[in-house]
Amino acid sequence: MTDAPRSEALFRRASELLPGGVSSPVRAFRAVGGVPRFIERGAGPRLTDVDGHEYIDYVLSWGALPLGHAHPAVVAAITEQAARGTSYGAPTELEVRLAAVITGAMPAVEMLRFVSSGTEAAMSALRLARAATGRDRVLKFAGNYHGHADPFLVQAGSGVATLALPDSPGVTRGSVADTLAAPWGDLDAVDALFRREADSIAAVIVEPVAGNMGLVVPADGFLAGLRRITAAHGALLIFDEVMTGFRVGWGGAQARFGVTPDLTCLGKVIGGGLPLAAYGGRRDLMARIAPAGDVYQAGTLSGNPLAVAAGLATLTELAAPGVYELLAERSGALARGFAAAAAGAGIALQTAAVGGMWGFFFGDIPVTDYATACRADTGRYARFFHAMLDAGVYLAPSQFEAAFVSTAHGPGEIDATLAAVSGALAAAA
Ligand code: KE4
Repeated sequence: MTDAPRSEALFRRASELLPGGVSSPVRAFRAVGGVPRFIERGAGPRLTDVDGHEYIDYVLSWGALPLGHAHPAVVAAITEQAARGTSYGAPTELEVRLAAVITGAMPAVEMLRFVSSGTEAAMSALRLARAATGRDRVLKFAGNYHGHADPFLVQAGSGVATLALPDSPGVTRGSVADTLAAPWGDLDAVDALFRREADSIAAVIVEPVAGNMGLVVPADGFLAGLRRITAAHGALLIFDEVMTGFRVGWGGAQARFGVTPDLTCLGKVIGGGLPLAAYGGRRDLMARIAPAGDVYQAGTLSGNPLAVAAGLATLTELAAPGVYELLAERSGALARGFAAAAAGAGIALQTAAVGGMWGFFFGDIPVTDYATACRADTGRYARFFHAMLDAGVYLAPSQFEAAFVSTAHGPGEIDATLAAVSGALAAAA
């Protein structure tokens, strides 16, 4: 285990001031044990911790950094805007420009509202869906995570899955009484719920590629089936593309899989590492949002110019030809390399890669939903995580997260990462 005295000391102090010593649960390493590394800087594909240890980073701020850390164009955009002010609480041309880029990339997003987190995006999209349909129920999927707003903390993924807190204390029975959950990928279960509850379901919300139970790619027909069923029953289909938007392709999962949702949630990449998210979709729906319409939603820092400048710079770089092919090539090489090393060691490993995200599960059961994800060997994952960390590779500190790559991850980083896998697999046996 790497010596990390300064992280240890900081973690002790942080734990007196911040619940669990962190600003978001999954960062505390509770799922893998040990001391979370306090990061001093990021540069390109790498992080350096406060003890001077350097890591090739595959967390990338949980998918927010497809260009890697401190990309010069993003730093320049932030620096230039900061000198003109960080937030005005008034409209700016920058918001118009970024909204035009996003709606141009995602035709289903005819109009959007900027907010500051994916949580805000999902909770606002749900409010809008309820207002637009006059119905109360929302159907989500076990293992999908849509932020920490009460209605979604039912069989959630990500940190909730990691902490085995399917229903967090403080979430009242009333606030989840209108939340239905089905196994991800199971159209029969969705059909059955609609047959029973059709008139009360406002929307189905789904991660079109699951990233918060680990990476699980949708089975053929699943997303199209959701579109068919929701349309047949007058419910809205909400794609939570906070993680997949501009990550699995320029047009997100909706373009990649050819399924058009009514509403879309975005975050992470569109802010380029600063707090920016959005929800958007059909113009007739978004026209209901105040002040154009009667559905209230607001935010002090929504669309602030600093975050929008970072997002614009990021999407400008991602729009260049060949970027997504490069990201897919890198994540595919990692998934294939992990699979080959595991096969060579006689270790059962499930791997997957979609665009700029990839993932793996220890176990011989193909992972198709939350139930099968939960059967993965999380103990071996934890030991593998630390062996890779000691080898200078920073993976997600939880089995129930996805891994990412950036344009800054070159062949050198991929080769160095794969060179560490066999030794880490042996150490994790
Ligand atoms: P935020 O409120 O964290 O910006 O976004 C919530 C959210 C919504 N929808 C999806 C599909 C998401 O993946 C997320 C956030 N993802 C987690 C990582 N799995 C954020 C990391 C964390 O919680 O610290």
